[in-house]
Amino acid sequence: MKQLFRLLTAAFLTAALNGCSEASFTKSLKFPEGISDDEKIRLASRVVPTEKQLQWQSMELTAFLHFGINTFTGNEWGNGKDSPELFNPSELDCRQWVRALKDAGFKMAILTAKHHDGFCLWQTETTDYSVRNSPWKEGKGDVVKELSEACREYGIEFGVYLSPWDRNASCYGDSPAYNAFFIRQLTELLTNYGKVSEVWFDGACAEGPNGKKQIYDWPAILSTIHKLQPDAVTAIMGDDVRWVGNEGGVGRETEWSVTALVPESYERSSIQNGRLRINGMSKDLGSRELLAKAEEVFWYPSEVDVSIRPGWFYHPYQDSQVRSLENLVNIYYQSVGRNSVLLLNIPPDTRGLIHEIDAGRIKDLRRYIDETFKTNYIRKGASRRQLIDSGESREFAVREDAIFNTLLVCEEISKGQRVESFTLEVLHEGEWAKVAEGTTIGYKRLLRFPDTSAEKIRFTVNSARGKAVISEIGLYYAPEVAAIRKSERIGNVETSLWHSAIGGASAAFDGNLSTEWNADGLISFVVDMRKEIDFTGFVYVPGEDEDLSGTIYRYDFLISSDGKEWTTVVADGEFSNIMHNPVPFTVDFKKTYRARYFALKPLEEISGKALTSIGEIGIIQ
Ligand code: FUL
Repeated sequence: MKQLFRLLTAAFLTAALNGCSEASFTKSLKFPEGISDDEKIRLASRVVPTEKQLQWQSMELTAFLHFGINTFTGNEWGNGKDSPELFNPSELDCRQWVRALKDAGFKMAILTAKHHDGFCLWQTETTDYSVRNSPWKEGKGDVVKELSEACREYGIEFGVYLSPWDRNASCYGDSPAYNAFFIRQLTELLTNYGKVSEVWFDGACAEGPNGKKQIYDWPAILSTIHKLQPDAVTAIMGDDVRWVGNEGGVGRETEWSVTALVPESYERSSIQNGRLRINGMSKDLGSRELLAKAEEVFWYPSEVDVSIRPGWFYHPYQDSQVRSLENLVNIYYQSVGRNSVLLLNIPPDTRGLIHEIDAGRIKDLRRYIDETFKTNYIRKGASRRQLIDSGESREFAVREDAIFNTLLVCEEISKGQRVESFTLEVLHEGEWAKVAEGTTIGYKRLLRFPDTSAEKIRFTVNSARGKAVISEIGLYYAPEVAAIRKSERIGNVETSLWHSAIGGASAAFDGNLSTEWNADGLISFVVDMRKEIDFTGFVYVPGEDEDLSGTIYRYDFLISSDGKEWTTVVADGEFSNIMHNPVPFTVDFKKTYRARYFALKPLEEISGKALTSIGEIGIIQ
């Protein structure tokens, strides 16, 4: 049987080498002995991702949630001795986490089910060091359960981080015992909580408490995942997703998904990677020179993990150090724009909520991305699949009067990754000028350059490993970051935690002017801001629709501390002339009020209809 398999593989490779077939090699390829460097490159250009790697790559934006005992001690790495009594979030709400992530366009949430301290966020049978012995929900709570359910409810993927290093488990360092313990933990996580789409194993580890070094049984660990969650990708110490090599949010300018790096979980990795003098942090993981020396290659794409704050866990003193929108935009270009998936950590706080500042910042990032990529200025053929040989160019007409400063280009990676270098030129008043150039493309490449206008552009593949398959090309205008931040913030109070029992109400405080809340009847719009604040006014923005039905003309504005007893702050107010000039109205109370709830109660619609509509509503402090 083995013999037959070898014969078939050899026949397949010969066909591929002769270039007479569309042969491809899923996930990995061992080079046949004695082939030339060029033949190696030709074969490497046909290494393709598995279906689950493809799906994973297309998510682009994924979120890390570092949450656990460290959230309550202020540590980044707990020593495994902190009392479980410390874990006590006051208002944990995983639905709030997922809403914030979903609104910002994140496609998956990965929770630190267990960090290096060993404290488990689920009802495990493997250790006492878990939520079961915490005061939270009298020991009956289960964060993994709540988060997996919230992800399902809102339609995003769910993933788990399970730290191989465990500073609490007494068996750590007694290799067979700890491997069995770890596999039991993994089995619980992958059996009891529905679909898991990514399993993340950190590379950080140290000696056991007894000085013994833990030798992990990676084959057994990975096969447990393949058996229980065959559609999950395995990351870092797994073999589907590669750590980019830093925690600063920076992908390589030249980022090959086809790489000579042997995943660390394979026994042969230290010998092979040592021979090639590479590790996960090396600058070059896929050049022609490196592949010439390699014996095998892998589809092992890069994931950029970085925290929105200086630490991975929430610390209140870092509230003022949340990454700026400018910084997050740069990270986006350096990760998603460099053939990687971004895994951005947004750590829940001691309340068990994503902090307002972080939630607001990721929402700003979403707005910025949406605004940038809303109009492709290429006139025709932007999504037409193009087969381009080295040295060949394609020209595209540009929409009249367009100004652009961003290039987007994608390879159809289900066919492999092939482009080694490319150039973008523009034709302006009869002259061609180069505006951008790059090396690898892969799933997606984004390049920024100064504001430019042109009649035509010319995209040239200078060098590729066989024919490049370009699936999309685009020219976009990335606005100044500051312009986006200001334009859509209504009021100056963060709205991400706001809640209203009225169906669809969040459309009126999602910071998106093009969504609105509409209702039949004159309906009071009641909002719970989730905490008492001092404020001095509010902003009402009518819907953007041409049809102004439902726009409020006369109103009362009420406030309350408990949602039961109400005080009228403005009685029979009027948005004067709103029927002719439907712009945002700011109402200044001329006095400070303190409340947790507010209600905008319509008294009369602009044309006397029984309808209510709110584009946005904001509060001013
Ligand atoms: C590192 C860990 O040591 C950090 O605490 C964090 O979990 C990060 C994602 O990986 O190696």
